[in-house]
Amino acid sequence: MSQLEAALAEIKRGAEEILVEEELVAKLKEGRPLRVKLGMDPTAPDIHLGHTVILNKLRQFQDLGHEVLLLIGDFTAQVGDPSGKNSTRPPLTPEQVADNAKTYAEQAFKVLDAEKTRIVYNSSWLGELGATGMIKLASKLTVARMLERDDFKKRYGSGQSIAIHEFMYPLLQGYDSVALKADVELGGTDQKFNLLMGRELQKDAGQSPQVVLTMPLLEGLDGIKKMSKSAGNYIGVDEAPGEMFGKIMSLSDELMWRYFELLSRRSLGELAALKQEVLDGANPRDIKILLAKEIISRYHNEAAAEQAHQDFVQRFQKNAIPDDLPEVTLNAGAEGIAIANLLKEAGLVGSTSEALRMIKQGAVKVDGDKLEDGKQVVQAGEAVYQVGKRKFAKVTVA
Ligand code: TYR
Repeated sequence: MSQLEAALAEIKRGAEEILVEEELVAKLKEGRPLRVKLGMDPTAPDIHLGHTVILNKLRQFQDLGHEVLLLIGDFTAQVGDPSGKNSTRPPLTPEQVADNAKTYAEQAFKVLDAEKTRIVYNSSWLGELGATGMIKLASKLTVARMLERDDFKKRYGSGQSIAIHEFMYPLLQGYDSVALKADVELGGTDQKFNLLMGRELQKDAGQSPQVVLTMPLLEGLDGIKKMSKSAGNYIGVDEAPGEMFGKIMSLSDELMWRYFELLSRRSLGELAALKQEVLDGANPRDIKILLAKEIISRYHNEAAAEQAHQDFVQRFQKNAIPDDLPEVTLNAGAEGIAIANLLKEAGLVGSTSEALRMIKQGAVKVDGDKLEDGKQVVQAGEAVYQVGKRKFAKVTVA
């Protein structure tokens, strides 16, 4: 593979769409650092791993030697991006925007190389446009074209209001690309219209149009819904190491590869080698540990990642149930069976009084949970009972 092919493969990794790929290839062939833009409106300061997918892509460009422009949309945040929304967004105050912008930049630098990142604020040129500039900008697009956009079309069709300033948003974002002479702009799939606007306005300004690269929205821990705070299936970048470790270990094997693709800094070659290890019989759990440690090292540090791993192993071993545990079936009838008798008949204790003593000491677990009630009567069903550290039995009450 040539260097260019390798770079292109890394850029395409996990991407949803590249418009237009031939133009990207042509730009890469020029051999100069490309100006790669990513804009973020500092609306909500709490970032989860889903948000970092795109920062990761930006980091790849950085590692390939390109120039990264991280745009903080302090002007656009006061307009409010209508993308994917079915109602007008409440505008933020300048104070909220400033606070959020600070948090954003801090969190972004956990992924980006701060030395090689240029942070720009779009208020510095959009604030200068003035009424004349705004009106000139507004003349660049027709209402019909604007209404072709999915979210606007839906709102207009269903009689929901659209305020005129919402039409300005895509134009402002597009103008940012003109101001920055962007070669490439990244965005989530919901940003496509805004990103294409940049191409139009750049052409109009006599610039070569930017290449648009969209990234998918990351699935949450359940593997079904998109990661979001409201769906409760997210990993926040500020979460404690132990929490992160546990959540990553809970991913399905399939989802683990997806996370590797979109979140890991391991190269495509390294990922292929890991996949091969699993095909050759390695336990996917051990590969998941690598992912968990990489992510925790990034958002905390290596020592914290190591500690989270140790804690996890310890907890796991403590609660581990042996594979070869004895199975016992007890006939209890309609009234069920008292827990002390159950433990005795299953051979876990010598007598019912020993059973009650052990329960009192907190040494009895049912399916991993400590048993509190010595008077409990167990009805038909199946559970794993544990007395002390080493005595286990799977008991079926019939
Ligand atoms: N519209 C983008 C978002 O909501 C943020 C953005 C703002 C992107 C200005 C680019 C830009 O020039 O995520």
